Amino acid sequence: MPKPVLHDHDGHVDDILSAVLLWMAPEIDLQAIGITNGDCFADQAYSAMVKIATYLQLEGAEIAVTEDAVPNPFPDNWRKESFIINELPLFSEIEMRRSYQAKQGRKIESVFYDCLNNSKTPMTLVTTGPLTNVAPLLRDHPELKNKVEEIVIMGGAFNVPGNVQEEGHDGSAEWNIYADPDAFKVTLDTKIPIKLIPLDVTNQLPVTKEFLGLLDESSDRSRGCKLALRLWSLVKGFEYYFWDTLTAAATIKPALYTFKEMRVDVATSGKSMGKTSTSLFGGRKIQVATAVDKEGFESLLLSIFRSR
Ligand code: AGV
Ligand code: CA
Repeated sequence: MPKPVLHDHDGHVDDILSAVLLWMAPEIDLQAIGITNGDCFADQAYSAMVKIATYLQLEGAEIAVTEDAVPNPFPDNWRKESFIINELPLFSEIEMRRSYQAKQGRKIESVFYDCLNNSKTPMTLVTTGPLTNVAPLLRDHPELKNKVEEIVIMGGAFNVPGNVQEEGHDGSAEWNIYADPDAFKVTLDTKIPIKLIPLDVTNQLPVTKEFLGLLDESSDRSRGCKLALRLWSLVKGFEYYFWDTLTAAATIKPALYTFKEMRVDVATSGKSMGKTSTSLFGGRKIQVATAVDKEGFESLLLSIFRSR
């Protein structure tokens, strides 16, 4: 039976492609997508997500959105990418007039609550942005604990530098955790099983020209490949990694990854705010990804994108 999943993302290129992968993968039953106001402008990413569902003729998942700000906002130039995605010429084709979801998006917290509460089997939560909307839901409804099988989170950095470059910060944190360190702390405190995909693993897999070439070869006969190529091409001018798509793939095919149990904690203030660390005795035991089968990962992505 396919794994029931809720995906909360924050609207950047790989967030959107992760939602598409989870939606298209036969191993997964994607029931809802939440769009958090992190690495995007949430209204733009929401509209783009609806257009993509229409374009790929995907069905069955409710798209939700919450436009509240995250505590430490992402750089504006990254967030503005969501305007460009929403205006891609790809979406001006004729059949786009009948929108996948015509109404305004409901709030993430309500949609996720309804899905979890009504589910007969525990669900997997996948987060590829800050935990701003997911953490309070879990904190305020402890009865949902038995409804969540596990949370798969893109975030953190252990034995590699972080990717936050903000004034007054020492650069040791990864953005999703830095954007809302308290929310990550609340999530650690829930005791729900957690799998973390940190920069230590994602740094091993940049999006390469060769990979884009493979998408290009299939894009005449596959809308999935065409969309993935267009989106990744928007960001190929700088270092872009398979951050969130690695997290989606860890949900679809966990056997591709090596996980180690570690005790993890997070700094919630000071110049290392958002820094994740491990310790022998403190922290909370979670599963941290340490390695991935690169070829297996890339061929998984290609086979899913090629399926539409
Ligand atoms: O820290 C990685 C997270 C992932 O969830 N995001 C991008 C992925 O969606 C933040 C981020 C780090 N570097 C970036 C980011 C960049 N150069 N452009 C946009 N976002
Ligand atoms: Ca993201």
